[in-house]
Amino acid sequence: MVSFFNFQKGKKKLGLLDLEGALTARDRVGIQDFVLLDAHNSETAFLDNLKKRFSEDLIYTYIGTLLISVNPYKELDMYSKKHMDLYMGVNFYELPPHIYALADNAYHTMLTEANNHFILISGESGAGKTEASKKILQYYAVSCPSSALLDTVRDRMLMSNPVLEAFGNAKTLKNDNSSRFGKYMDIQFDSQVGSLFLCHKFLMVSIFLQGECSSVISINDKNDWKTVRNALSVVHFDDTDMEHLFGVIASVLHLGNVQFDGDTKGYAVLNSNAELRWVSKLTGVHVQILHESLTYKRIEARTDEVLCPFTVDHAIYVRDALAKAIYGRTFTWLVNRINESLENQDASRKTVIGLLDIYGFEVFYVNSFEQFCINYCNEKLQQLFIQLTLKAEQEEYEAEGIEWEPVQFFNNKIICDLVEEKHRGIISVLDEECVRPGDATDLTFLEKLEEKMGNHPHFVTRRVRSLSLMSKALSPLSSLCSTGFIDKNNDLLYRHIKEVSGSKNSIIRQCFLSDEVDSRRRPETVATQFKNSLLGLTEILMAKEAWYVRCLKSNDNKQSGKFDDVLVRHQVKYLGLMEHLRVRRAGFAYRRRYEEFLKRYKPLCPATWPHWRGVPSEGVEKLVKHLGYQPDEYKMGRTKIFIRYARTLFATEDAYEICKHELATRIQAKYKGYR
Ligand code: AD9
Ligand code: MG
Repeated sequence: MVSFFNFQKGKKKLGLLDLEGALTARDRVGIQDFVLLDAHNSETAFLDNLKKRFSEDLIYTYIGTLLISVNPYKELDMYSKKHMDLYMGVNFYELPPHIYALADNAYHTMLTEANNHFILISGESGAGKTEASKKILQYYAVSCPSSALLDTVRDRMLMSNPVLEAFGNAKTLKNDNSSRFGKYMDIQFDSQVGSLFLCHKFLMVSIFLQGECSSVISINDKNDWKTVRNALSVVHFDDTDMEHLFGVIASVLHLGNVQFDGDTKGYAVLNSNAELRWVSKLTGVHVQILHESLTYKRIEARTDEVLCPFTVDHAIYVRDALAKAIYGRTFTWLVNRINESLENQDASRKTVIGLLDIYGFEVFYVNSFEQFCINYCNEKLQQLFIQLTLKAEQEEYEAEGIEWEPVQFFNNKIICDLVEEKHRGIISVLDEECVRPGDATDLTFLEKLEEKMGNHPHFVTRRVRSLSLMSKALSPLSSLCSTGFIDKNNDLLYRHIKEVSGSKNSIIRQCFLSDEVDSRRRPETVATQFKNSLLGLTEILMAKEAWYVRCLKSNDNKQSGKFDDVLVRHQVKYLGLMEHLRVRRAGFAYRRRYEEFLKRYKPLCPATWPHWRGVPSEGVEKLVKHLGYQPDEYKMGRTKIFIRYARTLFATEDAYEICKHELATRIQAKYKGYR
């Protein structure tokens, strides 16, 4: 399958795999690109290959340019500066698969094509997405050219991670350091000198998690505390900022300790004043205001105001809503502050690589509103993947008149529509229930769903009154419990709670603006805000070229060296990796418009150098024949050349580099001769 080019000048075998060596090693370490796997489309062979490589600590494997990563749950010696240097400027197939190779190729393609790219990292909770995104970021930070200004930006960019993780991650059953927010980051590069310029973040709605766990074995609080304090100072927080920030966090913790008893009529009374006094001291809100806000609702009558007492349950709900609002808004404030410290006024001549690390798909024993949002987000990104790769690939072949076998794949648009469609989707039904005057409950919401979408093939409700969404794409069954949906979606702060806007803590004052108190407009529900930010993100991504990292979880026990066949097989299935492989194998690794191809590679053929004046496709045909391309290696489409194997292109690239160098040397010699 490997072709050896007979270039006019260079007789060297350029950038090709050492076939013999590769074949010997192959039995032991498996194949590094699934496209080259012998047993064509067998899922078992796919898994065997992954397992073989995993047992040799080779956690990365390609499907063409898509990178699969299997979480090793142990530190591997493959991320040093030495490794970064090794992968710099090297073509995909010259070295073993690596996250650095993908980062480097995205970077060089961005520079060559002068357009924007993004790297989508997906996989279920605990599969290694956040670790992968940090490695990519470190690679860019270390490998790009340096200057005093850039070093400052670079430090801030790297330091934003521990800060965001400290406030936005939490321990869950799936992951000790689980991201509870989606992070999209634009890393800007100066397109002319290729240097890293700055990064700008855009963050999606965060999920706020409640739990009992106060210590985690894998986390060293003392060290992390020092890291976060140091990181905060790098992103421009002074001592007062930090004092206010930690004050807010402490106030949320104290608020969680506020307890209520019921009086003789069942109305809430404070169990003790001590905790509330702490909250008051830390937030700078008078204790009386807090007390009233947590136990009474103020109702405006025509000329008067009436205080209406809360029941104990109601008071607990209000307390939690306040704690959630303070924490959530402080997180948003923090993100804005970090963005400000990375702000770049001059966006000219800049191209970007977007980096997306989201909360992974998760299924617990009981799944609620949070899992609904998280899993919807994952479905949406899966749809983007399908749209951008599978569908686009097939459509392009059709448009270009290239013959090939169409591949069947499950299009999960039906699932996304089920969730987000206007007037008909689950979010619309939920919102309607939330604004309906009267006594909307989780049960009435469920009944509305049954009424509106009872016959939908991907939706069922159960007797136990839970809500089930069946998605064949991401998971065969994701079962959600509708309890809490109405409250969590509303998440409305009682108007008088916003009296905290008078706080002496500058962060709280900025998070609860007083004019918001006066506004009578009903805020968007949580699910709608989430949906809108997701749609915004999808638009941003659709305008860029995509690179994919698919992370797989090796086992459910966070155990190093353990490869759970059933678990991995399940992920391979729902991530659509076999479908992707089938498309890749059936298709072509690379395609480029005739004009662009000719512009770049014309020095490689006497017939096209220095100018080709004829029809571009004929010039390309002459060029590739001269390079010795075999008939099975390429196809000529209507406007583009399609190259089947990436290595064919890499060999062409190598020849181009040598040719460029020789040309430069000849021009220099000629110039010297004139002098
Ligand atoms: V979630 O959706 O945010 O809940 P992630 O982000 O997919 O999840 P994360 O990157 O946090 O998972 O990885 C979980 C843990 O796996 C890490 O804390 C590491 O202990 C471990 N891990 C992941 N990737 C690697 C790796 N390349 N090398 C070593 C790793 N350990
Ligand atoms: Mg994560």
